[in-house]
Formats: sequence, C-alpha cells, structure tokens
Amino acid sequence: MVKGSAARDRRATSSALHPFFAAPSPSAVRLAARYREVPLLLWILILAPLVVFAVLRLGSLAAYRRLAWLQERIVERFGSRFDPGNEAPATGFGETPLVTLHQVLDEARLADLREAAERIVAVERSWIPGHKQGGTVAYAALHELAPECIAVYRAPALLALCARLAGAPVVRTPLHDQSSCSLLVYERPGDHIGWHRDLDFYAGRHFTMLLPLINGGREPSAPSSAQLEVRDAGGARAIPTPPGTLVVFEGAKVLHRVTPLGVGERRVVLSMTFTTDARCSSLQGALRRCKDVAFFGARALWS
Ligand SMILES: O=C(O)CCC(=O)C(=O)O
Ligand SMILES: [Fe+2]
Repeated sequence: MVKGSAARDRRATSSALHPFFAAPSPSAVRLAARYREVPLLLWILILAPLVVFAVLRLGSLAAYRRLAWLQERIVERFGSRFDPGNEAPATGFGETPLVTLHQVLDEARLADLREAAERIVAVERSWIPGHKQGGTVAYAALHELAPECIAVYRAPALLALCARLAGAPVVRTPLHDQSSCSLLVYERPGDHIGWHRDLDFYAGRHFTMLLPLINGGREPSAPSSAQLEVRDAGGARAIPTPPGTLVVFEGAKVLHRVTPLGVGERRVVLSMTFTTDARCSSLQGALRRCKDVAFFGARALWS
C-alpha cells in the first residue's frame, strides 16, 4: 500500500508545472489579456469597414439587377420613344465633332417628356466652386421618376444615329454610370457650367446627346439665359437649345460651357451618353466614381 502511494506521488510531481509557470501574478494575467485584446481590436478596425463595404456593394449589385429588370419592363411599356426620321444627317461630324438636329420629337412626345421632367421635384444639387452649380437626376433615379426618359435612351434609332455620326458602332454606357442617362436641371439663378471638355472614362470615344425638354425665360417663348456655348477654331458661338433639339457631340474634344441661368428661368436637359468601347481601366473607373460622388453624392462610392 505504502509503496504504491509513493509511486503515485512521484508521477504527480513529475507532471506538475514548474513553479515559474504555475502561478502567474495578477499583473501578468492583466498584461497578457491586454495583448490578446489588441490584435482583436485591430482586426475589428480592419474588418469592420470591409464588411460594411461588402454589404453595401452586395446590396448595390442586387439593386442594379433589379434596375436592369425594371429597364426591360420600361421598354416593354413605353416602346421606342425616339425616331429622328429624315432629320438625321447621313454623314458624320464635321471638323468640330458636334451636330444639332432640329425638332427631333413631335409635340405629343415632347409634351410627355416635359411632363415627366416637371413631375420631379427633388433633384440632387451639385456645386463645384468656380465651375459648376446645378441640379441633376441620376440614371438610377430616372427609372422610377421619369421612365419616359429611359425609353428615349433605349431607342434603337438613337443608337443608330450616334453610330452613324461617330462612323463606328457604339453602345450605351453602363447602368452603374450615373451620367449615362440623366437630367441636367438648371433651376436656381446662377446655375451654370464653366468652360470644360467632358472627361472620357472609357476605352472608346465618348459621345453625349443633349435633348432639351424645358428652356424658358421669364418672357413667354423666350429661351432662358443658360446658353450652351462652344469654342473652336472659329471662336466662341452659342448653340441654341430650344426644347426638342438634339445636340450630339464628342464632349472630350469640344470645349463648351453653359452660361448662368437668370431669375425666374428654368432649363432641363436630358443628357445621354454612348461609347465605342465601354471597357474601362481601374483608374478610369475610380475617376468616374469620383465624378459621380461630386455630382450625385457619397452613395456613388459603392455603386
Ligand atoms: O446643359 C448643357 O447643355 C450641357 C451640359 C454639359 O456640358 C455637361 O453636363 O457636361
Ligand atoms: Fe459637358
């Protein structure tokens, strides 16, 4: 008996921790706990924004799938909303890549679009000191607010017209580009855009079609003071934009501006963009996002 219990004691002693490790002091325990917490906090700090970004991004992917679906329903519901008919020139651009077509819409269609534009009460305002002041309704928002405008953008005749002018096949710019089809709203005195060339965020050439829907001064039938002007080898000149005119131009190659709106005036333009190649580099994508953030707010960051 005695011999057996002595052997057990020896085994117990040999498997016990060395006293140095056996009983850490309370301050050592606190220190160890603090070091365990630091990496955890760091992980949370690193991962939390990534998780938030991923959730927003997934949400936005789902929203764009829904938007693509909605766009098809709009096309079914409204059909082709634009047919420039004989007005379209057979040839491409001249020396300055800008063409104006007159009265491309009949009165009833123009009235529909004007009403759609007038329905919209809340626009996103942007202000870039010394360069731009005005309102915008983004592509995504137009689906809900003025689907008639989306139907114009989707008209095959518009795409064909742009291709004919460009002298190359073109496609519509993507659904996530908020400027692909947007309303430019000049509604407060001083709304304007300074001299600029449009930035091209795509691998291909980039074309803009401007279709003014409302352009009114305080005098009935007089246009607003917000006038589109271009400057080329021949100097600066105004491009009249009464409702129903279509201005097609390659914005990256044409220096242009819009002069300030006067008191009691309003000018609303449907702007639609096309490109010969919709691919874009990561830098171009990031720059487009920055522009969309400036024009349409922070949500463009994850859209
Ligand atoms: O409103 C216009 O006529 C032109 C607008 C423009 O140049 C732009 O949005 O970049
Ligand atoms: Fe422009």
